[in-house]
Amino acid sequence: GWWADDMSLNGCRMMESEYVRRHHRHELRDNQCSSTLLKHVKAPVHLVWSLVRRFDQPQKYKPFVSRCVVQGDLEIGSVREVNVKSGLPATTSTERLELLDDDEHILGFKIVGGDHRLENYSSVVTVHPESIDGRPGTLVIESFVVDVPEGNTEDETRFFVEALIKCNLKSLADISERLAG
Ligand code: A9S
Repeated sequence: GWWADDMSLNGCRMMESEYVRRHHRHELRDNQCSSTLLKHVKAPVHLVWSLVRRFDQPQKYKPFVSRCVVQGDLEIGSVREVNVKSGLPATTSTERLELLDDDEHILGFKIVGGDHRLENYSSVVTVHPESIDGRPGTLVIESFVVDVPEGNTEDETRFFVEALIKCNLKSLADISERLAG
């Protein structure tokens, strides 16, 4: 009934804010901007996590990535060289694995180089099991912090990065839901 749905809705909203409080708080310096995005995926959490956790193959779901090479394997501190598709204001990004927790389902990386304008970019993705229409689903939460470049406003910078992450999360959902059948 409505009261159960309402409770589950409020219940899941409380869980979302608990997850954000625990895993997605970032210390901001004065010239930085930050945001947190949520995505509900109609696929089980182990399937979504199997895509998110592949620091060595972001192209599994990130539509802008054309190629990725990692030195070493997936230990903390591994560095990947990401090449992105044409048409973007960049061609390469060098990124360092900061956090990979297969129990809590947390991935964190920092951008340490590249020919783009996102300085001191740091992001965390967490995935959480949930029930959508009574079926196994996944809540994906992605947050980032990044410097506001000279000549850009905080809003422009936040909008630019949010648009890219929304594309990544839409692609993650589409691929996961197709794999889930
Ligand atoms: O890859 C991510 O998870 C998130 C972002 C914001 C990546 C952005 C990007 O790879 C481009 C898509 C090339 C855009 C980088 C690092 C810089 C850009 O300008």
